[in-house]
Amino acid sequence: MPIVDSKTGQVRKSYSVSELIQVANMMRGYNLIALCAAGSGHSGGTLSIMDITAALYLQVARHDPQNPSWEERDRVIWSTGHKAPSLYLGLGMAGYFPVEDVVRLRKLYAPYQGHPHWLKLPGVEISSGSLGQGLSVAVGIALAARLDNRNYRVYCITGDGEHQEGQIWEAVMEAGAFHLDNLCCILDKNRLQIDGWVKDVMNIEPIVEKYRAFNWHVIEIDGHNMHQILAAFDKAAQHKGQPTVIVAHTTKGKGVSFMENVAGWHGKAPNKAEMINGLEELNLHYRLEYEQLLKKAEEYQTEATAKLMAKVPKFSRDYFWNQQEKMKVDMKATRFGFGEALEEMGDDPRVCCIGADISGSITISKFYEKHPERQGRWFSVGIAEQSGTNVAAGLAKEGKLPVFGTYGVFAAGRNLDQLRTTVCYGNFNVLIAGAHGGVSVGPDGATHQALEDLFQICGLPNMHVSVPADALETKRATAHLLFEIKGPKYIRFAREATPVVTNEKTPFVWGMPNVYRYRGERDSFLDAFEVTTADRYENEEEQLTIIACGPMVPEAMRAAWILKEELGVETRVVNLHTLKSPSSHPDETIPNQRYLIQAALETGLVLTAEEHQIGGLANRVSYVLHTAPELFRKPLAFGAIGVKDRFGESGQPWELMWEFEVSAEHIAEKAKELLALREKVTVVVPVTAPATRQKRAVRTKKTGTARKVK
Ligand SMILES: Cc1ncc(C[n+]2csc(CCOP(=O)(O)OP(=O)(O)O)c2C)c(N)n1
Repeated sequence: MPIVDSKTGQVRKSYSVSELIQVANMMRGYNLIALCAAGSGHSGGTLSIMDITAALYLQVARHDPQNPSWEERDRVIWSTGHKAPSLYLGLGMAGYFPVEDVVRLRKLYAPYQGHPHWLKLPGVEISSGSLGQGLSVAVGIALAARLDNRNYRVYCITGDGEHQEGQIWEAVMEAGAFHLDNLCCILDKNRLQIDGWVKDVMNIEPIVEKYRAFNWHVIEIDGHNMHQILAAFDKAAQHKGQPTVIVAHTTKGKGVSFMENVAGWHGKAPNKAEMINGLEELNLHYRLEYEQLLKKAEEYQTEATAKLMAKVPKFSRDYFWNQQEKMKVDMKATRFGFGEALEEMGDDPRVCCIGADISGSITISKFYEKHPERQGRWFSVGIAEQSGTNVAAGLAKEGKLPVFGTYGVFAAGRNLDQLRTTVCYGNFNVLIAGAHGGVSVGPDGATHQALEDLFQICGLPNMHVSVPADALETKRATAHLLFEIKGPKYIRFAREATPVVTNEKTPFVWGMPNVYRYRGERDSFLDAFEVTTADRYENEEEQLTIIACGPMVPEAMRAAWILKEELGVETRVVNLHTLKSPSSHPDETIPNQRYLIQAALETGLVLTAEEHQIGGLANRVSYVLHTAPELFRKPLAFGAIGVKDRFGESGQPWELMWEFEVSAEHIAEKAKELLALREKVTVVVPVTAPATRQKRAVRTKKTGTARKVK
């Protein structure tokens, strides 16, 4: 059944097989252009699923683009969220919006998020991006249809790598047990995932027999043959008593020869030359106005940038990284420090690394890449964060030094109960690497930006937590955690290149914060600061303290530079690279917290800066300061920079730093505000205050006046 008018039941448009083949080809072309305009995204999988997408949205599913929430519509669930561009193109071609709009893919404020968000775009049924979750939702929707006596069908698109997730098999079991014949799962079996061939990363075969064993009806097809695709959907709709899985044999990168069957094209976008090549191969270079479409994308970007920049605090100069003659800095992603440490230290036979299919991206692959002799200590578990966490626990129990790493959202959230019950309660010596922390992850969007991992992780007893400031500090922290800390440990690092603000001479003492002081502009940003460990720092009566962790340390330093140059304000910047170390002192929430209390006493104004929902750092610091007897009845102004209870979104990393108000400009602006407030605000000493305290006040409320807070 093709696209219908939900009011009349009439067919709006029906496509022949040859038309569908043509449209699918056109969608491949748009896909290349949108990915090229975005500069990032998933080429391989979007191309492998395109024929099925065209068939579903243009001919198979009953839906009405004029009425996206029509109750009788068939539901198409994209469990495999990274293939979002195919979904958007399916909707665009069906008429939900002009298909050309998809060139706004992954751009700031656009509804075409890196991974789909159903609250932003009509026609999208669920938000996805964390693999393995969609089929369970599809089971729920299919059950609801049965309860409500509705005839709609539920389609769910999954990947073969995705079938390594345990949750998929829970859903498969449920659908089979509930005999959900209104449910059809499509398995895009292109045989590749990120780290390579599915059979090598973690074999899922024999997939057909597995589904059959769970009481499913199985149809195998060539997923690029439109006749077979349509026939399979037809057969599935007629099959009663069992859910159907269509195992579609496909080619990753289908249609573009240099992308076909190449794992490297999984999460990569074509540049302009590659895009033109691809369009030529698809025979679309004369048919698709790619220059115009790219221009449309650029114009949109210009508008979005203008809207964003209007919100960014302004100063007399541009203090952004490397924008001035002086204050130059090297940029390197913190994640590289993690890989370098594993590469250097991996000879220790106790070290074992566990991969979850994003090994290159998070750099855990450095452990074995140049060291084939370490392959025996490299365990690829596939896309299986929960099991991978406990495999690490098992290795630790037997005396190994396991390292398990994936994106922070999956390394701290997906496996939270495994971390809690097995790793932390059992107090196992496991190092967890949470990559891609913060909004600076960029265009992948909310589902891939770890903004809650510190809440999740710091709340676990026994867990040690480090959030290093730059690539070198990440390397040192990784080495320290691996060999010196015994127990559960989490290291958080980021994807985007950020300033290198330490060198070999910079102290790194586990549990001891570093203090940075701006000393005036120099050729090198690093030389413009003096750094010492907090225990050796002597008060200089600065006007405020900024406490930061991770890549927010360089931002805090840049804010100190802005504050001094613009307002003559002196700032103490504290790098809290060790956020939690339960073994350091049982009464300390933050290791060596006395130096934070001291900074609060000496400066009277504390501002925390984190690239996380406000609280991962701020709540911890605030707790320390507000329970410190030394600070009782002492004036203290407190502020927090961080993400304000919002999910992230797609955009360029630095755009998001501004959009989410976590840049140095925002830190400086907030500091300015707090300094002004401190000047203005008066502390009223209560009339009932004991005599001793009344004496300390300059003038009491009784006399009608009050004193200013420092
Ligand atoms: C829970 C989770 N873990 C890891 C990832 C990162 N990731 C995105 S795509 C992908 C590989 C998916 O492989 P497959 O399902 O075969 O998709 P395809 O190769 O067809 O693109 C991974 C590991 C994720 N999005 N979600």
